[in-house]
Amino acid sequence: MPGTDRKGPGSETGLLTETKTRTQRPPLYKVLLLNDDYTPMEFVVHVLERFFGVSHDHAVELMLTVHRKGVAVVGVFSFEIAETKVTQVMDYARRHQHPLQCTMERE
Ligand code: TYC
Repeated sequence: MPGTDRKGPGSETGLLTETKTRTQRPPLYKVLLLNDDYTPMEFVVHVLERFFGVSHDHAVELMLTVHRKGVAVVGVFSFEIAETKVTQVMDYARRHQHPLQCTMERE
């Protein structure tokens, strides 16, 4: 066919090879704490200090945000770490017979 072999991509002399570099970042997951009517406030504060390494004042602040708004992000982690936090919190709450719920979602 006339014209089909002219100036297509790569037809020039001295061909330039462009390598696209993409930095792969692992997906991050938000760990969410949910409010309920029964789990004592001090227990939630303790959970936040123990499993999320936050100061007492920050733990109180986070707990009150969950209490008032129903939910709050308490940390952002890789999938494996987020999953471990959720399991730790759920196991700990269950062992203490509190209905506290903790979940994760992709950021
Ligand atoms: N709403 C609870 C209460 O009044 C306290 C609470 C806060 C429970 C945060 C769960 O994730 C939670 N005792």
